[in-house]
Amino acid sequence: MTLSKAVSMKYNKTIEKCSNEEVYFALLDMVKQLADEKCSNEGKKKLYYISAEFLIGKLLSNNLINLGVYDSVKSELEASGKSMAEIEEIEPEPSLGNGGLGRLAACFLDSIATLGLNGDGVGLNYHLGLFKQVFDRNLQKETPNPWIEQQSWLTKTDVTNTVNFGGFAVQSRMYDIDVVGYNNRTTKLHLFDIESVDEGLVGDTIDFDKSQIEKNLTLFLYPDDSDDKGRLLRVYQQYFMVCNGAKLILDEAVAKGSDLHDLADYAAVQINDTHPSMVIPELIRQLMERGILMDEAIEIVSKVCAYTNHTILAEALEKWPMDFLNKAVPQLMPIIRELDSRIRLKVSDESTYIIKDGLVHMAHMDIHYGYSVNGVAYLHTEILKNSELNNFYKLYPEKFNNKTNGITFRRWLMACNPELSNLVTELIGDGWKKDADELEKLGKYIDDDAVLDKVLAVKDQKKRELAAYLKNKQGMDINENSIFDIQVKRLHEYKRQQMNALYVIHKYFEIKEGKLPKTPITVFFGAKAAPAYVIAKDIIHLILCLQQIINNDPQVSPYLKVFMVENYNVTMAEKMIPACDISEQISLASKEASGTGNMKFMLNGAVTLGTMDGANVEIAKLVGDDNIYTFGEDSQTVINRYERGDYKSITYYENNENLKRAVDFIVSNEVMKVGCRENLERLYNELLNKDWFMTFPDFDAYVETREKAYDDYADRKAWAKKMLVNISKAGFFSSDRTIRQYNEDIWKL
Ligand code: 26Q
Repeated sequence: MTLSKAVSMKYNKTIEKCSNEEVYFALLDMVKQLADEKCSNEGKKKLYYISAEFLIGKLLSNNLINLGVYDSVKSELEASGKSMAEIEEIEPEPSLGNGGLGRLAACFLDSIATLGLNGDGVGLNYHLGLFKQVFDRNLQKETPNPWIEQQSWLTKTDVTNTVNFGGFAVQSRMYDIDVVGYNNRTTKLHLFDIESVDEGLVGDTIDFDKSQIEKNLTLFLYPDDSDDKGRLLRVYQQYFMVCNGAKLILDEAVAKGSDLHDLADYAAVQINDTHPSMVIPELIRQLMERGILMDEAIEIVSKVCAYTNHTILAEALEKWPMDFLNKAVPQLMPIIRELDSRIRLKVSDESTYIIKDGLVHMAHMDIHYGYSVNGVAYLHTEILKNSELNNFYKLYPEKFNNKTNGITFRRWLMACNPELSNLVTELIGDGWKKDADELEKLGKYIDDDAVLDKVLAVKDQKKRELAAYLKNKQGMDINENSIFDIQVKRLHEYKRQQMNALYVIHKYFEIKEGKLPKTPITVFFGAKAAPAYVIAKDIIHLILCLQQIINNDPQVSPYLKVFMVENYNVTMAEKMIPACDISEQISLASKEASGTGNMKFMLNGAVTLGTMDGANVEIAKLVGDDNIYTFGEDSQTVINRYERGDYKSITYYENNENLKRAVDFIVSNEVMKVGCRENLERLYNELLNKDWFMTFPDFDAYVETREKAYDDYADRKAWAKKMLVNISKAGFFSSDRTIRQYNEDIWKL
């Protein structure tokens, strides 16, 4: 199948005569057909990766690459005077995830298909996804983000169900998206929707009538840290997902010959954080509906379900009020009560009970009734075992295991950085595309000046491309010859974008005083804040004010500029990551479970500036001290300080001139002129009186380490070596490795 054939079949004309839209729709059909021709794994046992989020990103180029037709399609386009980049722009990005956890699920599907494993994704078909971020007077505003068009990657299936809630029912339908593996099989992402969804409930904002569940259930992905009203809707969404998912699992097992007593031979269910945890009582309920007694149903489900924890922030561990569950899903409460009472009979440690103070602790249910509990990086799993979930670890040491996260190299190198990908292949052949550990072979070029020059040349090209893209899209004037220092991730205080902003202020003062950097610096931010997360939005406000002040200051802007990109998403990530020199991974040690952006930057030849947190610890071990910049207090020091409860940020402020000057700037006349007093004062007070994520104790070390990195950058050859070491050691972070480990230790497909 060629593109010209696909185009002529669909429109009866040539590629030249088609609009870009028409070409895009023809490519959609072509990819779907090619994907259909690939067989999927029909093995006996199947994995169901169930997740409230799949942040899949645009699919066209990725699918063309994985199908092996990208180059031929690109040539056909060019021969007809069209460009792949323009066609890519047509595709809307579905925003079916918040951040790391959702993107991880998408990388995992790619690896499952690429490894030819029998596994599908199960989730929800949010019509408007997560909100789209726009900046207005230096503030974040949220607008709806529709992505489903007449023709899209979704395929309507004939799988429908009735899902019962307390007092009413909805009709569901399953839609599928093909997941195309690299040179291998395909699998499916099953997204459930309600038949009665009504996009008309939504206007120009993300506010809508939250009571009409029959119409609004699948409209939005509910952002974390949100208002209370939406939380009940989130319960409805979660149950809708697991009810449909459980039925699919049982139906498919039965169709393959299971009598359900042997369900564990047919199905493994990976629960992606606690959002799908109701699948445990729901599977039990459906098994009982099909004639299996409760004792056995519980036993069966306990051999099928495995739980992944993605966070140690207490506030993110879901606890649903019993009132919510009684109202939304009364059929589950007797089962949850039974699950709880069995634990009460068996276990004396009350802290592990499922129901406490009228709240259902979803993670507790997962750990007691799942057969595996995994963290997502070495340090994270150690913290789970030794502190956060220590009471559970003492009960079930055998259930706990680590699966350090990974990323798909197809999207995060081959697709987003073909120049580097080709250079790597030119040097070591293309075995790395299937066996990422082969990247180690790059090590032999560490003293090869010609290779180092090429690595630098690719980086320069990607920087030029990003600068041109952002100029065009957001009107930014970026110095291509500056250091590209990038922090892109969800806005959260524990990720400490505010500390990065304080550094920027510090540098601004230094430049004003005449202390000029050797190389000009461009600091990039990209981050969405949850709409109800007030301080996070204040931090965005500060950064946007700094952008306005600094970039318009003729004395400073030749040496320092700040840009916060609007609506940071997967598509933007694909453009920013290849262009990055310094990757900011500066979370408070012990708080970032893993991070996966850190891996993407490393793979693309950026050098990490980070704390010893999450997977940074593993990156540091792999690349060695010379090839990473680490700073700050370690996780144990932080954990101890929280335990003592004696942190007073004001003491650091009073004893540190530079820090005081930077913090005071937040409420200076200069910033007030371009910003809002309320937001800036709130942020200032928060830092002085609380600073819960301890930016002040790490400030000096951060400044010093960042200066060292900027200093080292000037020695281009030495820097290129660091880049090459990072690329060559990134193989460990292929999600193919992660998925192999999940399969060997947990799923056993
Ligand atoms: C909870 C309750 C109510 C509403 C929403 C939520 C909610 C939603 C999303 C809680 C958490 C999330 C997302 C968490 C997440 O993305 N965690 C990240 O997971 C990555 C993949 O494992 C890790 O690399 C990151 O370190 C971790 O922060």
